[in-house]
Amino acid sequence: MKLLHTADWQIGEAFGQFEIDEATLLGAARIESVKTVAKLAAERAVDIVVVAGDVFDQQDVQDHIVRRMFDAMGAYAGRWVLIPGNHDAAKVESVWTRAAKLKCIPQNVIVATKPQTLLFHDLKLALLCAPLVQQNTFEDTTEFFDAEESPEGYCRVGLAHGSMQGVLAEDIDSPNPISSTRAETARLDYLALGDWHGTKAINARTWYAGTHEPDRFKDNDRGNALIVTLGSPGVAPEVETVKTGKYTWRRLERVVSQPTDVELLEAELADCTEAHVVRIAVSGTVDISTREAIEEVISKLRARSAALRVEIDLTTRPSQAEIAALGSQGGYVAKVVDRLNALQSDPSQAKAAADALAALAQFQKKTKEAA
Ligand SMILES: [Mn+2]
Repeated sequence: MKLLHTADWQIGEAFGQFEIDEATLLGAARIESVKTVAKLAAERAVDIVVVAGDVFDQQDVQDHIVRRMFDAMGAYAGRWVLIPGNHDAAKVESVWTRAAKLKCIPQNVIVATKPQTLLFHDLKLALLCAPLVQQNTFEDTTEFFDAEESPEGYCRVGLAHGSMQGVLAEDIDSPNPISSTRAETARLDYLALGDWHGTKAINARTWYAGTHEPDRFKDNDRGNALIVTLGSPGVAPEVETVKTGKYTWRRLERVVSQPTDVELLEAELADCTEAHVVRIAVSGTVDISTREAIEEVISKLRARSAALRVEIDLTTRPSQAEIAALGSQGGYVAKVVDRLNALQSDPSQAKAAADALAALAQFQKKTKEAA
């Protein structure tokens, strides 16, 4: 039997840290990649798809987005089982009750909003589902798995959303704890988890699929789905990681001080395309022409990447040649330039003087261009 394991679609995520046009692209990509997941499930002819929670990023996702998400699942006509996570917990009123009222949940999609074991007799599969019914709980929602019975000869697969205890780093999305020995104590052939956005094997039978479409600048492996092949009960599964994400998120932090650093930076960014979401942090002390070169590199990068976040922390110190050029017309300006240049050696005035020289240079450049 083959199943596809995915999680953390976070449909409706707002991406407020980006420009509006960029955020729109990133939001749309989360739904496009659901189509990719559905196509993958169809191509690989899996028997069932399980989605381990946080399907929606928030309870008040707009109706048309809810509809669009279920439509995006259309390429796979087989069975889907979804569980709510912390972002889309199965409260009395939730995005799930709204979807039911909208009648947009397809016939082949099961939303397990209560803790339960689903039996698929044709697959000889017992699917133990541990949805979150509130955003945060300090109880292990998978605890009931241990005592849950299943027919002889059936594979036992768990589906849950939360943080595996003592295994993951501190910056996990939610406090919902899951015992690190659950696969063992509940005699599971496979435990399909959601909440951690990177693809991660906890042990041979316990995996986080990670989000299907990257959504943060973290180095962990994001943007995948897992194809899980189960043999007879008790035999360890075979797990294959398949890329489903549209965008690759890249983060670059560099300190620059001279023109060759900018050339290096440009070379490092050369392979960024519209398939990349980029965050670049540049710091250091540079002269005016180097600063202009950096700004040009970033402007070009913005044009050809899908989305860009920039953090610039540069101090501009005009070079001696730049200072000489500033005062080259003589007169009052030359006197000001001399005075500002002298002030640069006074620690209490140096920054203000350098900023003033840089501003003056920019002003002269603009006036020259306008002339
Ligand atoms: Mn979560």
